[in-house]
Amino acid sequence: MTASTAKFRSDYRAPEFLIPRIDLTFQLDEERTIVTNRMLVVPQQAQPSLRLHGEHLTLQQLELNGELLSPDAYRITDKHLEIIQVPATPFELVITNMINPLANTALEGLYKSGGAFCTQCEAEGFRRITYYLDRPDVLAEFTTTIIANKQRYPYLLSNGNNIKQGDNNDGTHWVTWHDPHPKPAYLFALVAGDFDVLTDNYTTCSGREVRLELFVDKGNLKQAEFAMTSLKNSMRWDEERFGLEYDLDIYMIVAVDFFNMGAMENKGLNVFNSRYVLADARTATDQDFLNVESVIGHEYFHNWTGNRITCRDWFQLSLKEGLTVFRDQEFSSDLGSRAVNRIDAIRIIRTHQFNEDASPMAHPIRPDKVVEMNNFYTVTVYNKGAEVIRMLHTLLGEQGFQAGMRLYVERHDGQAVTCDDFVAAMADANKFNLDVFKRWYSQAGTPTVTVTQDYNEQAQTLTLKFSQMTPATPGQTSKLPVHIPVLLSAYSQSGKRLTLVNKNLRDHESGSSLFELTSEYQTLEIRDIPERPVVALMENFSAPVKLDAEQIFADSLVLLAHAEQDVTRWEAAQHIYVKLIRDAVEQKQPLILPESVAEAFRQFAQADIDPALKALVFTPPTVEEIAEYYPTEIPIDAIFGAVYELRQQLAAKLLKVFAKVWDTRVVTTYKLTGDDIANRSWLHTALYYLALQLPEQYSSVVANYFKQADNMTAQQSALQIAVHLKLACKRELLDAFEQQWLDTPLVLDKWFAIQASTPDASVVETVNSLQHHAKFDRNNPNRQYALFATFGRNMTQFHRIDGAGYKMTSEMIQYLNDKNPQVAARLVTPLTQWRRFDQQRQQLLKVELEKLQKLPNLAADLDEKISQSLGSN
Ligand code: B3K
Ligand code: ZN
Repeated sequence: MTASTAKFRSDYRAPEFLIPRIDLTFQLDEERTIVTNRMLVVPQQAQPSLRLHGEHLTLQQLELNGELLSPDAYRITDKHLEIIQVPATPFELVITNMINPLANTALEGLYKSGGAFCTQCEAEGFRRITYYLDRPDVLAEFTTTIIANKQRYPYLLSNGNNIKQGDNNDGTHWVTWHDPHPKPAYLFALVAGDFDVLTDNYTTCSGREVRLELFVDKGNLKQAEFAMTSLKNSMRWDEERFGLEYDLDIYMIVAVDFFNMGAMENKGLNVFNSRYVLADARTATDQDFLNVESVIGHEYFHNWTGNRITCRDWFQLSLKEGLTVFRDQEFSSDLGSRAVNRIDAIRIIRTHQFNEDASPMAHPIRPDKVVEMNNFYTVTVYNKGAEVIRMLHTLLGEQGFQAGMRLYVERHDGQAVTCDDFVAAMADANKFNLDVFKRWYSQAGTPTVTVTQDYNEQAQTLTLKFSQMTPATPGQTSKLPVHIPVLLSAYSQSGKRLTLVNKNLRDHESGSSLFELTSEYQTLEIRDIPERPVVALMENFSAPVKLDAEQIFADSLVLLAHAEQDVTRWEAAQHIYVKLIRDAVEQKQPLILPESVAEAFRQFAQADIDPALKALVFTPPTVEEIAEYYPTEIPIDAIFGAVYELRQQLAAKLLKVFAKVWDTRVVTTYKLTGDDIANRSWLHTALYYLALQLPEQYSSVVANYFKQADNMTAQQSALQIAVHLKLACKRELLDAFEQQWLDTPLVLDKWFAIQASTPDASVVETVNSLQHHAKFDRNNPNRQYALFATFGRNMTQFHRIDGAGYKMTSEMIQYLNDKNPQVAARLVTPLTQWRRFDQQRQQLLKVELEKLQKLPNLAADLDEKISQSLGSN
C-alpha cells in the first residue's frame, strides 16, 4: 500500500516562478529517448530554491546560466527535482534527461502506440517527459525540435507551425515546431510515425486559410473522411453560433490505437483514440458516426474554451469541460435532432451521474479535494458540469448567454482562470445575480425537487408548492438551497395548451414558462385556470435534479399524446414506466401494463411522429436508472425482472404495430441522413420486440437481416438482438461476426461488448474465456472498456450472488495496477459501491477491495477510490 497525499482547492498559491519560454529537443528512441529542455525561468519573488515536477525520468545533465550543476546543488526524489539555490533574477536552465517510451504502458507522457510515438500530457503527464512546473497556470511559448529515423518516422509533429526542417547524414531527420500561443504543459503534444494523411483546407470567417491534416494508420484513409467533414462543420459552427474563429495556420488530428480516453485537445495537434476518428458505413454504426462528430467538435471547441482560456488549477476542470460538453451538445443539436440529443444527455445523467453523486466518490463539479487528478475526469465534472452551464443558458437566454461568453473571452483570453471568473462574466454581462446559483459549483449530491399541485375549481386557481433538498454526501453534511430553473407548461385534459400568468413566471424562449426556485420552499399560485390542468414540470430536464411529483397515469398520457415538446412526451412515457416498475418491485407483484396505457402507446407508435422519438419512447429505463430509487439493498433481480416484464408486455400488446413497422420497411442502400438514422432506430426497436415475443419465428428473420446487412448499424442490431434474446441463431451470428471482423479491432470490440452485456447467467464464464481470446490485448484500453467496463455495468451478472464477477474483475484490476492505473481505476468503480447492496454482496465486494488495497505499489488512482469507498482515509 502506498500513502497517497491529497491536495486541497483551498491551498492554491500563485506560482513562485514563471516560465515564459521553453525550447525542447527530442532525440527519439524506443527505449532511450533523450530530452533537452532549455527554459527561461522568471522568479516572482526572491526564492532560494526551485522545485520542479518530474516522474520516471533519468537526469543526465543540469545547467544553470551556462554552468554545469554538481549533484550537491540539487536533490532528486521520485516526484521532484529541487535546485537548492537559484538566482532572484531571470535565469536559463538546461535539463537533459532520458525516458523509456516503450516501457510506458500507463499511456501517460511519451509512449509508443503501435509503431508510432505519441504523447498524453493532461492532467499531469508532462512531468513524465521532462522536469517542469507541470501546473496549468504556468504558460509558456513552446519551440519543439524532434529528431528521429526518417524511414520509420517520416512524420514528426508538434504544436503550432512547422518553422524549419532538415536531414542529417545518419538516416535521421528533424523538424522544428513553434507554437506562438503561450500554453500550459498539459497541452503539449508530440507525434512521430508513418501514416496516411487526409488533407483539406478551411477558410475562416475573416479569410484566414487553415490547412487541415488528419493522420491515420496506413490503409485507413477512406475511414477518415467523415471526421474531416465533422472538423470543418465544427469550425463553421463555432464561428456562426459563438463568433469564435480558429487561430493557427494548421490543425492536425492523429488517430492512435492505444489511448486511455476519447481524445485530447493539444493546441493545433489533437491526438485521438482511433475509435473517434475512423468510421465508414461498413464498420461504424449510426451512433459511432454521431460520436465521431461530437468528439471532433468537442476537441475543436476546446481551442477557445480550454486552450486560449485555460484552468488556473485542476480543481477548476469543469471550467473547460462542462462548458465544452455544453458546446458539443449544442453543436450536435444544431446539426442533428435536438430532442434526441437532449434525451441522450438526460439518460447519461440519470443512469451514470446520479449514481456517482450517490457514491463514495461523490464530488461537486468543482472538487475541493483530489488525490489523483485522473480520477476526476468524471460524469459529474463533464456532464453535470454541462447541465450547470445549460441552466445558465436557460436563465439568461441565448442572447444573454452569448453576451456573457463575449465578456468572458474579452476579459480572460490568454489567461488561466477559475469557475468563479466564468460565472462573474455571465453575471456582469447580464446584471443578473448568480450568488445562489454558484452553490452548484460547491455542493455535491443530486437535489430532489418536490412539487405538490392543488387545483381549486371554485377559485380557478392552481397552487404549486415547491421544495428542494440536497442529500448529505461524503465530507458535506449540510447543504444550502440552490438556484433551480424550473421550465413548465400546462395543458387542458383534452391536451390544449393553457396560458399561465403570474408575476413569478417568465415566458421562456423554449416555449415553456420559467420559474426560479431559489430557496427551500416556494409557492406559485396561478389564476384563471378553467379546469384541473395537466402540468409538465422540469421540462427539457431544466435542472439536474430528481423530481418528486405525483402524477396520475391519465395526466402522463395527456402529455405523451399532446405535449408540444418532444422531450416532454418522452418524459411522460418514462414517468409511466418508472411507476409501473417501482410498483411491481415494491409490491413484489408481476408487472401489469394497463390496457389504457397500452392503447396510448399504440397510438403513439402509429402517429405521424419522428421515428427516432418513437424508438426512444419505447426504450424503458435501465436497471441502473431504477436502482437510483433505492439508496440501499438495491433489489437488482426484482428490478431486472420488472423491466423485463414491461418489455414483454409492450411486445405482446403491440405485436401488430411492431409487425407492421417491420413488414412495411423500405430497404434502401445505407445513407447517413437524419431521416434514415431515425428510421433505422425505430425499425430495430420493432425487430427487438418482435423477436422478444416470437423468438422461434424471428430467429431466422434476424439471421437473414444480419446476413444481408450492408452496414454496421443493421449488423450490430441483429447480433445484439440474437445474443441478448438467446435466439437459435445466436451462435451462428456470433461466429460469423467474429470471422468477418477478426482483424478489425474496433469492430471486434462490439462483439466483446455485446457478449459482456447480455443478462445471461453464464456471462462471467463467457467474459473469462473472452479475456484469453487471441485478439483480446489486455494492454489496450479499448479492449478493456469493451469487455470489462461493459461487464461492470451488467447489473445482474456483475453482481452475481456467488461473487464470481467481482473476483474476475478484481484480478484484472490487479494486473492493470502495475500496467495502466487509469484503466484500472475505471474498472474498480462498480466494486466501490458495495454499500448499496445486500449483506452477502457487501461482504464479497469488501473482500475484493481489501485484497486490492493491500497490493504492493498500489497506484494512487486505485488507492484514492478504494480508500474513499472503504472509509479508510
Ligand atoms: N481533456 C481531455 C481529457 C484528458 C484526460 C486526462 N486523464 C479530453 C477532453 O475532455 O476533451
Ligand atoms: Zn474536454
